[in-house]
Amino acid sequence: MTTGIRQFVDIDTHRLTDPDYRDRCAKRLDAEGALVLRSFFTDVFVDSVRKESTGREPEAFFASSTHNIWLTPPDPNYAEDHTFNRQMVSTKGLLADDQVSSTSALRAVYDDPSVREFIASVVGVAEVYPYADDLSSVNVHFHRDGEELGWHFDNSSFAITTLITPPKDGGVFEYVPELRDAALDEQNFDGVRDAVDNATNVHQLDFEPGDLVIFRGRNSMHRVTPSQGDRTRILVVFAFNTEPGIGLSESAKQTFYGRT
Ligand SMILES: O=C(O)CCC(=O)C(=O)O
Ligand SMILES: [Fe+2]
Repeated sequence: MTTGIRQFVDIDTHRLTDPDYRDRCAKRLDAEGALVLRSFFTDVFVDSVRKESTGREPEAFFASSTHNIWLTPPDPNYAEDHTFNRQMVSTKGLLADDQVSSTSALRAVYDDPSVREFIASVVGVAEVYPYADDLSSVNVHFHRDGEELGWHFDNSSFAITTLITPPKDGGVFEYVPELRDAALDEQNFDGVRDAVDNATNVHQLDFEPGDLVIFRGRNSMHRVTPSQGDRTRILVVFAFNTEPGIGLSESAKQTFYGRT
């Protein structure tokens, strides 16, 4: 284990290398589709990331476009008002990986072998790898007053996030567990529509600064409600692949980061 990780992760409570602990975390993630590990990160980590990130909103990329829930271009085979083509609004901004300092605590955590092995075992894969592009691996998200992330399914099978600064109000993570089956191409349009229009089976996930969130977002539709108040919501996303050498396509980079 890298000696420095103790500074940033509470490894006495969250025993990264303990097979029993890994197993219990994996079972909870499987049962609930989401796992929140309370106070995974130390105050030193949270304070340091907050300090380096706060106020950097002007450098962030704020996509001005809308998107469908599948994060794909519209499909002309469906009507414009079909659930597949409905447009959601996302106004949050982000710093890409190449905007995160090489000396950031975020890098120390992202690169740490014991953290990677822990995540791999909890999500049930042999190994996790960084993205093979300059933008995707570590991102810092900003939601200013009124900004939100619209309903969507993730492209990746799992996501790792940690909240750095909560907004004063709003900014709630909402999700609908196991709404579709991507592997079987069962998109459940009726269920998706019902969740968006009538809030059917919408759950809320509560997490606080320093908690580690592992979330299976490929089949569980989710969103973040608009932030309210004059404190920007800051959240870190640690993105991994389950195979080496994979990067985003040029068009995906353009969509998510506004550049290639
Ligand atoms: O901001 C969050 O809590 C979730 C972010 C998310 O769902 C995403 O980046 O795909
Ligand atoms: Fe997501």
